[in-house]
Amino acid sequence: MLRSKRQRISDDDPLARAMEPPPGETFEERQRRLAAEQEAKRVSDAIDEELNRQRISEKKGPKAIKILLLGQSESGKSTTLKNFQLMNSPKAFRSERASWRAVIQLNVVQSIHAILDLMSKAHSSVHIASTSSHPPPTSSSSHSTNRLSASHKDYPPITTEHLKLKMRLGPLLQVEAALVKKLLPYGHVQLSGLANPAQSFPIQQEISVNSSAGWKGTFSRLIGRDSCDSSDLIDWSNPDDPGVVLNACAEDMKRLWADPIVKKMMEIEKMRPEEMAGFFLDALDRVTSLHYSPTDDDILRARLKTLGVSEHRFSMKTGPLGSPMSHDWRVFDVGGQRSLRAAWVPYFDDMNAIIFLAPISCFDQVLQEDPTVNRLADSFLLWKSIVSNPLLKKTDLVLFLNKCDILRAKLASGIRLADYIVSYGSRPNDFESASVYLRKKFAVLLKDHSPDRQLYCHFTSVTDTKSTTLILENVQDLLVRDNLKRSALV
Ligand SMILES: Nc1nc2c(ncn2[C@@H]2O[C@H](COP(=O)(O)OP(=O)(O)OP(=O)(O)O)[C@@H](O)[C@H]2O)c(=O)[nH]1
Ligand SMILES: [Mg+2]
Repeated sequence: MLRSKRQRISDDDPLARAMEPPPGETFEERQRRLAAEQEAKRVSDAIDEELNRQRISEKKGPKAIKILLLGQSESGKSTTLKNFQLMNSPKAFRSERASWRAVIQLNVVQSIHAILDLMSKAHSSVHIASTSSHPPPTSSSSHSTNRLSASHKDYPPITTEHLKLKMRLGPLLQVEAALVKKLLPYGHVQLSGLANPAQSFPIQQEISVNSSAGWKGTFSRLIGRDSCDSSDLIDWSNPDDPGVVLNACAEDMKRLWADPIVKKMMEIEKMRPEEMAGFFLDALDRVTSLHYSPTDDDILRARLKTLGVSEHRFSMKTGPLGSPMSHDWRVFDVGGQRSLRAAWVPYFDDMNAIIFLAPISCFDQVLQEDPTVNRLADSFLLWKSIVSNPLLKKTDLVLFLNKCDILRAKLASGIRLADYIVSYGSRPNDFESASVYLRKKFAVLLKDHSPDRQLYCHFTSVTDTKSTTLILENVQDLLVRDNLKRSALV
């Protein structure tokens, strides 16, 4: 009787039904399920404990100084957050090396994947051109759609050597698939990609993270350990470690990257992997070595798209003028893709400052999510909407004109700013003139839409930790002073 009643409850109750063990579960499956449930509970308890600790410390101390990082996707928000982490909690930052190693491996494989896609496309277009009078298809991989591309494409023919190279690099695509597949079950990552009917490889996918803590735990599981305290924890002897395949394919990857025909194809496609997010092909010897452990610089260059909001908390003991006060800081990082921007608004009314990142090197690129929109134009519009937002009237705005290193290299390579921004006219095509001109454009928008505000602006390359540390210290000083002024203590 009791049994049948319980049975009925479980039949009626969708929650109870969902919690029931799968029918026909074997002993080993049960053991695995119970272990997974135990691990999930351990993580959940640890999160509750941390939240409690934070709640208590919030009640005790003065109000934290809050900074929100804003800007379009790939503008450098998460990289700026990494700089904050490196400055203020270097131990914790370095403890995540093992997790970043996996991301960097994925970045390497995806750069190679993009080049192989291009090779396939060139091969099929030459093939189609030789068998038909129709023009070759013009679709392109996710790496090349974010560039304004050439209308006429006359690819050099690839040889059987290229096809063999492509075949030998096949295992890398399995490594990519394995990394992606292992990430998915934990629900902290999403994939995005553009379908490309012309390519014979799987669709290029970009990994995104939902929360900073979650994915790092995921990667620690990936490397086969329960915790990921440092690169010492990497199981170097694991034959399934992706590093083994990367190491075995290293020479072929270098051959592909140095190949003159491949270089020509990339030139035609205006594909410049060295300016792309997560570029490590110039460091293949190092990153594919069997005992590779990422440096701080590597971690700053690693690319992982942000989906949700992640928060970094830290305390700083000294304020300006040697003030003995201790301040709690919170830095919020958000996803910059267009579809994710609505999630920024709930954070607007409670921030001391916004660091707005505008990557000024991207004047010749279009948005990945909307190839009809120029990236620089998007940054201008976004800046305009931020400076004129009434919710942000009292928020300090700090503008980082970012990716200056790439802008410098791009202009030096002969790409002309005036070809994309007509109003630039006949001014010299050098970094000094271009950066001052672009700064003025952002300043005018601020003056027109928020005339009472002062412009705090820095030219940055946030992958350079040394210069970024100085700039962030400057920003922190500014905000502490401002905070003290507002509390009428100065
Ligand atoms: N060379 C160079 N690369 C940069 C610079 N700033 C960021 N990057 C790289 O650009 C890529 C994108 O940077 P992220 O910090 O992930 O961009 P994001 O703004 O967080 O992007 P979303 O998470 O998509 O909103 C990363 O691979 C960074 O290493 C820079 O100043 N110079
Ligand atoms: Mg990000």
